[in-house]
Amino acid sequence: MFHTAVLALLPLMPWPAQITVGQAVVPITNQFSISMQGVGASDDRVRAAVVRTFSRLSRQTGVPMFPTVVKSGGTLEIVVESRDHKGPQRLGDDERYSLEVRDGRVRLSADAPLGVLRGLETFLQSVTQNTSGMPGFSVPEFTVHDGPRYPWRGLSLDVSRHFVPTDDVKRTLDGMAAVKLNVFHWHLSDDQGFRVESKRFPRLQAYGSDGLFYTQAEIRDVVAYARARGIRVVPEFDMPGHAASWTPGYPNLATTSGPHEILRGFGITEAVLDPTKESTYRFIDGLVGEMSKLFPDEFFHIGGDEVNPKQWNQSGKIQAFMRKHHLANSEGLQAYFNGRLLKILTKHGKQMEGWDEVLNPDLPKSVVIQSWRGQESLWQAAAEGYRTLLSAGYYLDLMQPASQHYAIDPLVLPPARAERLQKQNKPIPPPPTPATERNILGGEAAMWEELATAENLDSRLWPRLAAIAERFWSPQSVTDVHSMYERLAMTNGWLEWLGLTQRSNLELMRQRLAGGERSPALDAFASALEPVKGYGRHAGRYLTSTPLNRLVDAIPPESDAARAFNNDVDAFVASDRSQPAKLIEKLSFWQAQTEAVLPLLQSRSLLNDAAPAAQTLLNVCRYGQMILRHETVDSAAASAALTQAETSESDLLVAIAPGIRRLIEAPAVSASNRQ
Ligand code: TNX
Repeated sequence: MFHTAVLALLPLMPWPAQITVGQAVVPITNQFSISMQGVGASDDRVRAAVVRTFSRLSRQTGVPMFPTVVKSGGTLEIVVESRDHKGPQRLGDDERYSLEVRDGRVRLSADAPLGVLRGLETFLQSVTQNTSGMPGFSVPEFTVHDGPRYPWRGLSLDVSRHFVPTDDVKRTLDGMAAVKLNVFHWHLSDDQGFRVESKRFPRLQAYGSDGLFYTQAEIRDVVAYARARGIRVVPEFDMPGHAASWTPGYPNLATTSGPHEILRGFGITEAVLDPTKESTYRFIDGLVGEMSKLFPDEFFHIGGDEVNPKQWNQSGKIQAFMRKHHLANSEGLQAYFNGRLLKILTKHGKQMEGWDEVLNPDLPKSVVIQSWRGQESLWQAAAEGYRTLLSAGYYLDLMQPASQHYAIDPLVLPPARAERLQKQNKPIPPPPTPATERNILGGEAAMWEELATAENLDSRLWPRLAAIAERFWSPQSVTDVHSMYERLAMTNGWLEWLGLTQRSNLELMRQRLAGGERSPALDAFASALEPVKGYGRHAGRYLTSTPLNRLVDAIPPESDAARAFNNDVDAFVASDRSQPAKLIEKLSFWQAQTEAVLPLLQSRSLLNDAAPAAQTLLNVCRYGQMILRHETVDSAAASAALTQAETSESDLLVAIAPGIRRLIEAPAVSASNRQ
């Protein structure tokens, strides 16, 4: 489908549905102009996107440009056939576009305004510095016919556990638009904070947010900002669990008599709203009514996840209510609650969305199910006639590499999962039929913020989110991991030009750890590390007040340098092992830098806890070099060092350990080197 010569020219992400590439290029000069035609050209989003295109292009290329739009014959000629429907962007709005670069001109055509927005991003990605002869920038000749695989391509962002101020949200929206994501799922309330100003129920933010919430003006501003970039905003108010921030201000909503406090730690609380009181529904009706006006999207997320039934089970009053309403268990009670919510949402013109757990035999088919548990629940819901979204496998807070998320497909059961089912003698669920497949609307990456802050948020999102965006947009057949990483590296660069801070903020954080000056040795040491995977860090040590300012917070989830090293080891092991020099050089570099940073780790209190990982890394580097130099290695000791490196110390993993393990364990070396 794409060969490397094409990729060298076109670092597109997500990869388009159809593309053919020619030989020539169209240069970008100070004569660059844009013309617009078609009734859709007057769309405010299109106009604003065109203005942004000029400034982004001139920043990218250094070519001075006035944002002049001409009637016809621009270097970039935009034709947009139709105007959009009135009102907010809707699920399924047409995003298709064609981009043709030929005869000195770029022609972008779309049926509807959103297609122009998507096409402009592809255009900007395709502007690259000339490699041969000519100075300056150009667009290679190519033809793209593009459109999304799925109509719902989102990011769910938790702003409750740690608040994310408006500017940081906007920056995230810029990045989302750049990789053609179209839904910002705003997880606005949870046990640790209620983050929206309610005028009707002001004690929500007054008692439930520590003063960290969005004013209604800020919400409107963000919603408009998202709309201008072709992104829908779906708010989530998580109920009836994950709602401990509601009850300090409104204790009547609670199941118990209190005391009611917002949660200072993490995990699943016992606090749960009382679904048996009419006053609870009057309150929710008032809140949903108010919030429905603030969030114009047709969908409204009610959460519904991880309800701890303990308080319900212990309340005689609630048990009596359940008997009276023939509700067999807590799931039944939650289903009753959801039924009431659905009525309220419908009254306010909203479609309901909830996490997996809302699925219940009585749940009306109009509710959208967001699956965080996996393809099985996704497929089951789709087969039962619900529209569904996949989030399992796309959890960015798990600190997994981009390749792992990239491999997750809504239509494929992950091999490890299938294996486990087989072992347990459980049936492998059949993938959706073409008819039920249509119920799968797409997916959402999820970023839970227990252990992230606005400061390092970008590094937790990017660039991995771009790989997930490709999974949702591009054809299912686009799966080449090597190509993904190549394009991801370039995408990462230009996302930063767009203003994202995934690298720069971590550099500043490490500078702070080092005491003010940038420490190249600390950076080099850090480049061999990764944060512990999964929820290994969640084990009760953290409060919302714990500063997230340690080395583990200041390194990316995935180390490019370590991945490159591990890949080099693979190549070395797979070939005749004749050229160890490059690997030795890298290991001795890491060793020297880590030795150099040791005094800093010992003297700076914020870095003390990284010292054990440094010792482990040094051991790993030494063993690696000994093996590569054919020196005798005590394999038991080496293996112990590797096990240590793969086990988290201060939440840090030595990310080159897998490469060294392969050096030791791959047959040729072990035969000659083992004692
Ligand atoms: C589960 S996934 C949650 C979140 C947590 C996350 C990580 C889901 C719907 N709920 O509330 O943040 O685990 O701890």
